[in-house]
Amino acid sequence: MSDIKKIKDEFINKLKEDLDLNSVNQIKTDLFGKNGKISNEFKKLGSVSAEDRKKFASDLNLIKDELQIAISNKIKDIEIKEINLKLQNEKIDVTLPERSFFQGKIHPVSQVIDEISSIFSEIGFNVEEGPDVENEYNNFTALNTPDNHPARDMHDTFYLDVNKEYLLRTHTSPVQVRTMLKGKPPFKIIAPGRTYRSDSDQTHAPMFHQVEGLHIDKNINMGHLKGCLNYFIKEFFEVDKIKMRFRPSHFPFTEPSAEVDIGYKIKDEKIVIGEGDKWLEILGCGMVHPNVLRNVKVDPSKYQGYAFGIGIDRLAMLKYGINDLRSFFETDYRWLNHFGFDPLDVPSSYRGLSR
Ligand code: 2U9
Repeated sequence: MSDIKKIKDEFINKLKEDLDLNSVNQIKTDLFGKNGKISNEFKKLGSVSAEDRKKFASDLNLIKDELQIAISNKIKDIEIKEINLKLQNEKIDVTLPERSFFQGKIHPVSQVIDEISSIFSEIGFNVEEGPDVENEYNNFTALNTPDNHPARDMHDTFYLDVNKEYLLRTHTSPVQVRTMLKGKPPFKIIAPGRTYRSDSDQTHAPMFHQVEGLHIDKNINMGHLKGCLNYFIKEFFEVDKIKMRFRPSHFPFTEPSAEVDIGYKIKDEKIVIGEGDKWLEILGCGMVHPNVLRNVKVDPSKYQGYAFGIGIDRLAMLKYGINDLRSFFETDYRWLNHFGFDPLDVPSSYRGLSR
């Protein structure tokens, strides 16, 4: 048997053994590497006599091809074996019970902020946000609230420095001030968020939530304000009809100003909005004072509009039957589990597992 036939038989037999990828790669090097057995046979070609050279070269090429095919088949076999082994070991047992599943809840205040934002977005209001720490200009001066105004009193405002330059915003109005100072009319925005006043009893918390709205354009009047609030209240309480009345009031930043009451009655110990002869105050509003417009560089002879302010916490209490304001901020897990909202519409099989 010729040398090359011997080499072929030896390595074809080796490749029949149970090998891993490393051993096959070693065989590849032993045959076709720089000093590999087949490579060395090719080097001999020059010294073979002219009459034998053609046959030798043809035999050598055939053996080379045969060995290369055998090696690549072996590699494929090993890879398939590895995949099958993985599939066998990593089989998922679908009959196992699912892992316990804890789902958080959305706080009623966050839920109501989302509801309010989507109701106003539908009629073209943009949602704006601003910082909780404000300067006295944005919170008071720009809003036509002079230095000696009772709203600035130490008892109401949390000042952050002795010069009373910085404070925790007492309403979200500074968000509108910032928006108007950096933009150009028209403005149609709502500003929901946390607000702070030094006040604490059954119906007041030192931190509470407000949403304020502002619509400034040419020819905006109180009719637009009424229409907008009527639409909002109906959408929010999910009723077709409401009773609404405007009572004259006073705010430094609006003129004229009004407080808005809605009609309600109590039926089976529950509040029914839109019917009955009782009145519930739910918000304050008015036409933006010309001084405020001037302060934010808007010309009141060209532009005018309305603003309103709503206490979110009370709205959430009314809609979802929560009767103690303080419970909102006590971070009691059991309370949140009861009054909170599911973040996603998860399959009912998961619900029983939530905390
Ligand atoms: C700008 C101009 C005017 C916002 C307004 C009210 C009336 C109001 C209260 C409601 C319940 C606060 O949370 S509450 O106690 N707010 O009655 N707020 S008009 O007026 C603005 C706002 C921004 C530039």
